[in-house]
Amino acid sequence: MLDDKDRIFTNLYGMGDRTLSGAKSRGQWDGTADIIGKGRDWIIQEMKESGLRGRGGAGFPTGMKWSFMPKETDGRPSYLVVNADESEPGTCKDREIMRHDPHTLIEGCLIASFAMNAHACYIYIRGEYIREREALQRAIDEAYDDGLLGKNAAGSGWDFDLYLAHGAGAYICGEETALIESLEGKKGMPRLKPPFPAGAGLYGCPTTVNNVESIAVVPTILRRGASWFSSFGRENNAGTKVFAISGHVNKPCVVEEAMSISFEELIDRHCGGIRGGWDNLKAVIPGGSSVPCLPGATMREGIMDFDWLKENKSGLGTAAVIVMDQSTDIIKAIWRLAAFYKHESCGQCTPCREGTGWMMRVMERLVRGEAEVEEIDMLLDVTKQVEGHTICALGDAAAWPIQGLIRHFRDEIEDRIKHKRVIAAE
Ligand code: L3W
Ligand code: SF4
Repeated sequence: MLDDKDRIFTNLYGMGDRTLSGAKSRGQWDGTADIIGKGRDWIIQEMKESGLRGRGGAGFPTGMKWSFMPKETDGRPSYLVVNADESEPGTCKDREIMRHDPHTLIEGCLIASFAMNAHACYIYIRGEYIREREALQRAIDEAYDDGLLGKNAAGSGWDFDLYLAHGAGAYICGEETALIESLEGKKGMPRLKPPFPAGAGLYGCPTTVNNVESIAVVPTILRRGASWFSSFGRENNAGTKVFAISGHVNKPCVVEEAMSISFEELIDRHCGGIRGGWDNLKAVIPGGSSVPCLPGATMREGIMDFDWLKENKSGLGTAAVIVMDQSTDIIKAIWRLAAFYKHESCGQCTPCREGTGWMMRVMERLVRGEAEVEEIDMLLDVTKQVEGHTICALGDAAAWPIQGLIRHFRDEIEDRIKHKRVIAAE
């Protein structure tokens, strides 16, 4: 359980002053030049020791990712790119940071860019986030006017420019290499990896792509210390985490909590419990639409972190917790996700382009109970043909929710097919 004094995002609900002076009064931009003065190696070492893992979905260790950036670049510039293309269904945490606490991100961009030898950073923001772009641009303008950005940014001796780029509403542009393509003015289609962006990213230059939350927590970690951050959660699952909880809870919310909080505590403490009580809980998608759902009974014992959810064949993903009560048609819910992934597939690799369509169409018939029981295993087989056989993770993301449905709710699918037969025979 996190005390208010340990919250990094102290204006997550926008109740305080969102301007630069408000941000400063909450401790932001305090001693930024001193942090930078400690040097790149110190910053990267602190980030490694903090245990921060990427907050965008993959959970890759942030300090390690930064250390992949080459020290010598043959004259090529290095770039930081912030992934603000928050489009994962259920996910709305970065939105609150950009709306209400934008200076946490802007200060983080300066410090992280310095650590990676980048004089420029691009924030790529989701097309639909118009108000958020306006809020962020206002905050960037204020920071420039105050000397926190630009030449000798924040008196650090480091020249640094921050640009905001607006996407056009394609989910795939949240994939880091598609995002880079889009920033370069091309169609947002993922590149094959390797090479990873650290070797050849934006305009072929060394680039690190990090999620908004991953960058926004950096200044506080460096001010309060790696050991402070790693004191929350448990080994390999350190820190505080912003959760976005939606669906059938009494009070859906976005909240910063300690990593490894139990699911029950997260829901009872911040969401006023499950609609209709805990016995009414049917299933949970614990980390955004790309991770498999888990039955309510499993989640009642659940720990909200990378390792516990992985051990239980799901994932923390973006920490977007979608709660479904007994009134939910879970087959239809997962069909809706299948339709989403079919729509968002960029189409450049066959298993994803064709597979997402196949999966969606079989799911449609399962919703109506019009498939054969044998088709459940055939559908599972199709998900296995897609998973791991595509250029980017969208193929996996389309396969996993269906695998979760079949793993945990096969009886419900079969019952629907049998029931349909009985009705047809009557
Ligand atoms: C250098 C190596 N860099 C890995 C870097 C890599 C990337 C990061 C993680 O997908 C997941 C996906 C979605 N040398 C490296 C290296 N890196 N090995 O580390 O890489 P990876 O491949 O594990 O994941 P990814 O391709 O970044 C992200 C899942 O997140 N997801 C989706 C979220 C969607 C949003 C959104 O709304 N925009 O966040 C949710 O679960 O399915 O599995 O930077 O370059 N050897
Ligand atoms: Fe495009 Fe899908 Fe292939 Fe990703 S997996 S590159 S979205 S076709």
